[in-house]
Amino acid sequence: MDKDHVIVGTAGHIDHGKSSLVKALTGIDPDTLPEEKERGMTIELGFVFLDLPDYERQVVFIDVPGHEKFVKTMVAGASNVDAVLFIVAADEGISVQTREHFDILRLLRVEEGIIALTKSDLADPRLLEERTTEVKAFVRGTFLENAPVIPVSAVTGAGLEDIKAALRAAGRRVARREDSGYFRMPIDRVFTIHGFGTVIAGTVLSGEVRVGDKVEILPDRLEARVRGIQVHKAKRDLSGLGHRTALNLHDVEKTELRRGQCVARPGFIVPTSRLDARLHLLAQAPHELKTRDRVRLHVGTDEVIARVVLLEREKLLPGESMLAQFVLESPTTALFKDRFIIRTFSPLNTIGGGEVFDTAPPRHKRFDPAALDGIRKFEGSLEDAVERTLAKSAPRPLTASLMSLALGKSRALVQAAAEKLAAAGTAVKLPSADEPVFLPASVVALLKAKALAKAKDYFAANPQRAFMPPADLQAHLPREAGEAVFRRVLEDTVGSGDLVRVEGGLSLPGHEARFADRDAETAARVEAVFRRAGFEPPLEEDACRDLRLPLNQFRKIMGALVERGRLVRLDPKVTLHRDAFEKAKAAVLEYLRLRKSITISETKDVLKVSRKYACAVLEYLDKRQVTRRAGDVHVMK
Ligand SMILES: Nc1nc2c(ncn2[C@@H]2O[C@H](COP(=O)(O)OP(=O)(O)O)[C@@H](O)[C@H]2O)c(=O)[nH]1
Ligand SMILES: [Mg+2]
Repeated sequence: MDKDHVIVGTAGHIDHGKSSLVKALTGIDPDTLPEEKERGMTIELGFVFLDLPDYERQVVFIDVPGHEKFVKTMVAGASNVDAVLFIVAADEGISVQTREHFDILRLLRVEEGIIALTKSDLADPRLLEERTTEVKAFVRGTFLENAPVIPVSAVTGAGLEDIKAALRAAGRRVARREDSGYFRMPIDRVFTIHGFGTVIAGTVLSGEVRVGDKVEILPDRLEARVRGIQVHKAKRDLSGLGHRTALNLHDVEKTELRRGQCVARPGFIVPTSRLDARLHLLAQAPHELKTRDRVRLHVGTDEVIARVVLLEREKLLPGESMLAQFVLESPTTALFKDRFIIRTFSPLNTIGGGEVFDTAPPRHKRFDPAALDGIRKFEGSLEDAVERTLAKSAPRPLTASLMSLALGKSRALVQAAAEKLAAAGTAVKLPSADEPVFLPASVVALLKAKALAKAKDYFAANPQRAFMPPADLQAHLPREAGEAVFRRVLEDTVGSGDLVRVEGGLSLPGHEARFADRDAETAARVEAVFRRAGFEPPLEEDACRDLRLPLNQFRKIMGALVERGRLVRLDPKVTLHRDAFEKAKAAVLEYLRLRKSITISETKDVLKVSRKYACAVLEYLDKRQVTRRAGDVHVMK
């Protein structure tokens, strides 16, 4: 693998010498377009590698335009830099886009950088000192507070070595990005290389990409295949986290590609049309923000138009921050914790930015405390975010893998957070086919209450039924909850004694099935026949004939009596009354207790019945695993 890259973005007012400094440091002019050469001005992002011998990292510059018309391009360039080369011309000092670019860097949470006081050849030592003081005051209390301020001249070369030394030091301080493990790269350039085809380029934000991989281009959901990879102008089989990477793609046309799209592992990212976020309005924003105001939202390398819905108060005043929902006019790609910028239309001004929380939120009722509490969870620890993700998905339980996709965090981290919630009793962990699933404990409790209520309704409506089939109960719970959750709900309700397992299904404790009035008397007559018969009951058809009952009705009643355990059908020809069966069973068990085994003829003697009934009793006890057969005898199981 290549050395780790340190992506350094330039920033600062137009004509302050950004491109000239990059050229003086690297020997390469970042302005390559004919139009840029002609106008002497950066229009597109320029990417230039700085080769520092004996340096363990590879510095890559992203040179951005300074012109106010191209701030959009600057934001795309700055969206994922590791550090900034912040430029202030010594002769002019802090200017309009110096401020705007600085605001953008802060809103994007860039954390490292150095300050170059350019065109030092045009300033005398006194002015250089004044500018240094001015710049230091400007960055006080920000991420650049302790950054060195280095006078440099692209013309004389003075200070270039100091800049390089400062870049090395800053590069060492850049922390390696956290990796979700899933490939994701916002596209910042699309171009064609003669003989190589269509190429997209960007900085890999997570995961790895290999030649031959299938990738997805979002939000358009185009499928493509990686034909070739270049890192630092050399062919590679693989690129990954933090690297400037160019991909040559199969199966897509250049006309389908643009800056702002994101290339990712297929299925990793779902395009976003609405997102919840914390929005900060800059203190120097020209006016307050109201709900339904239209803004330009910059996220990743993309820009989309969005309406703001303010969720906490009516208005967002300059300098304040608030939870908000953005409703996008066209979809984009964003993930939990991504930073964004908002700009107004005319005049084009950067007015704020913030952090993305939920990329698939519901439409919220404004000022709703429950909704706000839910969103705030995304601001807390990863555990909080996992808890919220589970709550949003409920009653559908989630695996750690699914949550890791939704949150753009590594599976291991998400799994650990979910386990903690389970250990604390906030979530319930359930075994499932491939991977355990998680569900909020409160939702499991709710489903239990619902199951119990449904069972009560069922027996109130069907008092004649002895049991409720589990499938009927499951049909009353939300389908998304799925098998694992239902099993747990059942276990818990049975465990707590709220439901009981009976022959055939589930019942309520103390529930006795009742016959409908018209059947009650007949049922009592049928039952009486079998009770009187003791251990030697009649064949069912004989009982039916003796009672002079229509076959249909007799069968129905027999079924009901068996279902509720009044009669025990040992086999198709032998049906005992429950009392007789219990007596027979007790007698066999007592015999076994004394003699350890029992034969059919011993059973005949014990019960004083013929062989047919003795056989039926023993076989039934075997089947119910009370006893088992061992050769000619039956023994305790
Ligand atoms: N005297 C002097 N002029 C410079 C220096 N660096 C850049 N310039 C000039 O300033 C102008 C703008 O420079 P450029 O690098 O295009 O600025 P950018 O818009 O910030 O990229 C050009 O005419 C450069 O020749 C410097 O160190 N000394
Ligand atoms: Mg330039």
